[in-house]
Amino acid sequence: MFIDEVIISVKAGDGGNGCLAFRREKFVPRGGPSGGDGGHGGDIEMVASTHYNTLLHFRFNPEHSAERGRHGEGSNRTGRDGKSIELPVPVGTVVFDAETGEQLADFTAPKQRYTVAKGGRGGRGNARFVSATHQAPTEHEDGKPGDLKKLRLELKLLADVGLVGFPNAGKSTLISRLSAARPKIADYPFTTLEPNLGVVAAGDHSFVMADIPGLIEGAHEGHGLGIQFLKHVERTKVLVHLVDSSEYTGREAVHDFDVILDELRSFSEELAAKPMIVVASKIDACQEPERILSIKEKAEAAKMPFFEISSVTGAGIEELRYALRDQLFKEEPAEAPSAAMIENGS
Ligand SMILES: Nc1nc2c(ncn2[C@@H]2O[C@H](COP(=O)(O)OP(=O)(O)OP(=O)(O)O)[C@@H](O)[C@H]2O)c(=O)[nH]1
Ligand SMILES: [Mg+2]
Repeated sequence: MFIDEVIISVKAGDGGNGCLAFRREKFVPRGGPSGGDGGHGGDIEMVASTHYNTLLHFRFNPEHSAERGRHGEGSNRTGRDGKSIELPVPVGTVVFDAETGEQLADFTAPKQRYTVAKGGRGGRGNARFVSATHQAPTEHEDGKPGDLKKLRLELKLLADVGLVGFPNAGKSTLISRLSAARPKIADYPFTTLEPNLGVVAAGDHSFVMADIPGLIEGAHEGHGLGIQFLKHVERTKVLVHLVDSSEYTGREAVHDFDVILDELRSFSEELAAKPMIVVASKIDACQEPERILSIKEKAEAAKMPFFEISSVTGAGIEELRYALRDQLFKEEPAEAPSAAMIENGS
């Protein structure tokens, strides 16, 4: 399990000061105290939202403060309260006080909310201190400071996108292009021995991608590293199938494509039924465009979206990033066809 973590600081609004004033008006001798109260400072609330699946938005923006309350004024005018602010967090976020380590909140369902920093109370104006024996009070209070806290947010990440393909297809290189993940990359098969997760930013959205060890023919019988790692992409929403388009594989690209689909089916029909995006990788190293075309035709026959990329030149990388975002965040998912819908060996 991979954990996304950020430290942020929050400062609720300070309360406004109470006012010291006396009513002074012609023909109204000793008009009495008239200092208004200060407004309350704004709170900072966190709200669980389904529009976010990572904490990336806090990485770019780790400090949040709410408005202070306005000071009270004469003529018994109360200061305006400061505006509260809401910080959206993904469902699954746990909030800790970063200094004490105390757990403050655990967001388990959408729309749950919790006030992480309370605004300061406004101070009372001198008009509030009047009593029968104390007609001209000069006491007035300052506003209380709003809470200032350092918070640690933790989110257990489940991958939204799973990368599958042959060893050496360029899976780890792709995740390193799309996210801050820096997995080991090398020009031999089975470089990746453990799944890697990366958080991918795409416009206002972000999602989690899982890079797993490569699959080979017979993986379901334990060949290579086997198919045990497929469990890490079992709960993803979409699979990205990387097919190496370079000549160096010494294999037919379309053969690779079929082998991987067979291995997915052997693992579970459910996994094979996931929407799949087909990606021809390493197009910079492909001398025969027919190879790319053959993968494209395969994808089109299966009615799966097709992209061609090079993680070296960057070609097609941004298109893929935004296609994944669109696939994950579109309102009504019109699902891409999946491996299960294709006849075996087609
Ligand atoms: N020319 C070229 N080489 C690439 C590209 N992407 C990856 N490579 C190279 O291909 C080799 C394998 O890349 P990896 O990202 O480690 O491949 P992988 O799919 O993660 O491999 P395993 O972890 O072994 O399954 C490395 O030498 C990369 O530098 C590309 O777009 N163009
Ligand atoms: Mg790898």
